[in-house]
Amino acid sequence: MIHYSFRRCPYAIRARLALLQAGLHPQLREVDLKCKPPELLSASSKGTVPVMVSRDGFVIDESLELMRWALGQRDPDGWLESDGSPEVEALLAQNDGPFKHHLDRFRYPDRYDNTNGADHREKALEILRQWNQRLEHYPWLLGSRPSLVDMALLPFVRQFRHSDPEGFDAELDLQPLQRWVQRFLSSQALSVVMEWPWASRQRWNSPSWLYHLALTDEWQQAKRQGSYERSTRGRSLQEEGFIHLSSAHQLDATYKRFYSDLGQVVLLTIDPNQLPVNQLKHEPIPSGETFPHLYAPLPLTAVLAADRYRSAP
Ligand SMILES: N[C@@H](CCC(=O)N[C@@H](CS)C(=O)NCC(=O)O)C(=O)O
Repeated sequence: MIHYSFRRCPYAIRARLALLQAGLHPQLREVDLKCKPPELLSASSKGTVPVMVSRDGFVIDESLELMRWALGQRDPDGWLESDGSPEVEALLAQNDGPFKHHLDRFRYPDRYDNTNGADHREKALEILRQWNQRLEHYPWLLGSRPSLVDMALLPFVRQFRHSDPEGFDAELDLQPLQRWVQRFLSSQALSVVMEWPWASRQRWNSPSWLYHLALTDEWQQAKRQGSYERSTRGRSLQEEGFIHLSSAHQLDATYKRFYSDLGQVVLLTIDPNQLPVNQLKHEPIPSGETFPHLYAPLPLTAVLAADRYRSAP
């Protein structure tokens, strides 16, 4: 099973919590939402995470469905017991609808026209006060044990708190809810699903793309000039005759061989379909391994992303 995820996404976190609880461990592909791999988009054209693709091609691309599917396989603590009740449906709808709406506008007011973040924070707090009432007598939303609805909502409340931790902790009428959040924040499950192998700080590199490691100043210069003409560290395209590229599985070894002593290296992610026609060749080097070589300047239009390279975990 393949699992497309994004470390900080609350929808993805809720899905990972359910997968962990169910004892399922699909293979992670961390997605950069600004540069979505073709494999994700061909599995689910809406391009959101999380997405799970089973070995026989069965796709789940909605986080709540994924939670239910995972817990349907194995649900050791009965998280699904009240699932489907009007109470659960109402809480999920309130979270994924109005709470998420106000959360986004509180966190990123600049992304929305005529938005006052403080108003949206207040609207979100009104919803949290309703949830707080439920938590006055029991530690979890439906009683003494956690359930699907706690795990589905908590990643979003965590994000709300994260935007202004002091402000959140200072809301004196929300103490039961604050304890609920703290219990989640200090849980082992959350720390497990936020780290490797459940989550990664480095995106998965698609084998459909090609890669080149560049020195920061040489990449800056290329952006000013309009094309990139370095071949490898210390050599130009003119000197070498071609630009050294790597396929996804070769990238880390290339980094370790030539660049790991440098503080920062830029990873260029390249769409091979946008390279000059017939200028890309896959050629063996003396060790016998085949590498992609570009016999032309690299056009900036072929560069899908340029970000700091982080070595594999
Ligand atoms: N209804 C979807 C929503 C998932 C969603 O919107 N995820 C965000 C990341 S937190 C996303 O993938 N956004 C796409 C984008 O930013 O391009 C679900 O529950 O899985």
